[in-house]
Amino acid sequence: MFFKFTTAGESHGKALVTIVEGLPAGMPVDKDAIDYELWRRQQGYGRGGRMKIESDKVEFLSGVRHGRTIGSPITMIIENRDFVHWQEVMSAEPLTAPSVDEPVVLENDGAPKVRRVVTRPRPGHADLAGGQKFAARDLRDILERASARETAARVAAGALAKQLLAQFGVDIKSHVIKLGSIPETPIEKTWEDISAIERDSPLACADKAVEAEMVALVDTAKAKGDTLGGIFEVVAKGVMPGLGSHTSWYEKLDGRIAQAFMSIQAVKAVELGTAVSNAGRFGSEVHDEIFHDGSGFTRSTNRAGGLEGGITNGEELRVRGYLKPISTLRKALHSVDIETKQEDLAAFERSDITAVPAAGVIGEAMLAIVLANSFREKFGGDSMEEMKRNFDSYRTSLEAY
Ligand code: EPS
Repeated sequence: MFFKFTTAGESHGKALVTIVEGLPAGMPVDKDAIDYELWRRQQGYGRGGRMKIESDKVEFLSGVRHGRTIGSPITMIIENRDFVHWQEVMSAEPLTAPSVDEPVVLENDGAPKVRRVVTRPRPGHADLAGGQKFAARDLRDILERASARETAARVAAGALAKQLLAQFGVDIKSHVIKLGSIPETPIEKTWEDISAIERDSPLACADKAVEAEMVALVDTAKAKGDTLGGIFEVVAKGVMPGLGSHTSWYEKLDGRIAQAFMSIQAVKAVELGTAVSNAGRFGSEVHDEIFHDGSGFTRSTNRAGGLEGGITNGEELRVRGYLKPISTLRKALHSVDIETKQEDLAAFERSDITAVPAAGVIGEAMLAIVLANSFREKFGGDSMEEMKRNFDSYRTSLEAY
């Protein structure tokens, strides 16, 4: 990995932390633009009460000086404002009574308090499998880290990746193309249509009439105590041909993108271009024919989503993420208490009805991170100037091809 990042932090812990390595020195850093991406991730009709508590912003601890990168690891923290309500539950101090089924006395103030122990795993969440794997008798040990709260830290890393890509003319956007059953087939929109989505749009959908139906569906799900999934599409514009490689399985950019998208909480399938419908068509109806307009190669269609042989082909990169419905339901599903082994309903605290628009913002971040890594791999350079020289030289050779 050339552009590396790691995140740390629990959903109701003190803060989320992101460490980003591999950016060249001298890259301008726009903190407001990072905070804007974090704000975007918090939006969307159908988010739960937690988003009214949080107001995500980064604070730099290292790696940025006077508005520019200096080549060293960049540390960003995002405060969890909800932590004030969870200080005892999430305390790092040892407990005086470790039994999971008794109220416990916490060492810091000595007062008896009930630990918010979770013993009824939610179907679809990491609770049970994680509990078995890590021998956790309190499933909070699992759910705190499995929570999609972690994605705020990814979006911060992705915002830095976007700022690197912007230096090379690459822009990334997303939109919601299906929410639950609406519409029947995912909507297809141009870059211009997606760019025209207003920042306060309820569901980041480029079709207002469809979006109104989606909003009504969220209301129905909410009334029933249920949840919804859907499909988002991320589009990267301005990516030149030649990122990734056909030469080995681990070099293939489509494989790397799929892994990055599948790692987003609740994403269960990834599609490049219109791959799902392509699978049911003749080859003559699918492959994007090649033309030349005198100055360069062109295509009149982009069903491949901008990748052939695991290499970018100069068309827009189009990646879709399929989200399962959120697995915390107010109308709780059947489960079993891990202590008593008695049948019971799954735990419910507070959750979202749906988070598909937020997942689109996270998808943008993950695509930006994968592309930033490919840019660093291909163009190298310790400073921004050196990287740009290498990039310009490649552009020149492409023009001559
Ligand atoms: C989540 C449950 C909810 C969501 C959370 C993801 O949190 P809470 O239990 O605090 O209400 O709001 O998402 C975020 C906090 C976030 O920032 O996206 C879960 O169980 O995955």
